[in-house]
Amino acid sequence: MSADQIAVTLGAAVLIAAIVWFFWLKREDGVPATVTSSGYQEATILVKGGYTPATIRVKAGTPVRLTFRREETAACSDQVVLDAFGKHADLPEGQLVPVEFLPKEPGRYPFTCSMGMFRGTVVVS
Ligand SMILES: [Cu+2]
Repeated sequence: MSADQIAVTLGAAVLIAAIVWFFWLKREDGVPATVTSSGYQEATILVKGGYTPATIRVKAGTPVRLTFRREETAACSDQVVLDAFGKHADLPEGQLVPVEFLPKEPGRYPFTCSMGMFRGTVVVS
């Protein structure tokens, strides 16, 4: 192959990788939090047989407010624990419970019910 052909082939490979990442892999990484006028990155999470959405994307350095809404009576989910941020909260059924924290370092941080059966992830970038 000539240098031109190699360049075109590499370019095509990079483009395909980018398309796969954008439309497929990226989607697995959850729902972006919305920056509101309060200055917080906000997301609402439904607690019912698990967390929906279970993965929230946020940016480091901006405070986050996750609002949990529990719509079930199973004792399993009556508390949510964000160990990495030193936060936990009781989740009375039907109430909106905000949990606020400041993500400082990029990474993947789990949140769970108090028994660790329900699992979610905060992806900080
Ligand atoms: Cu549980």
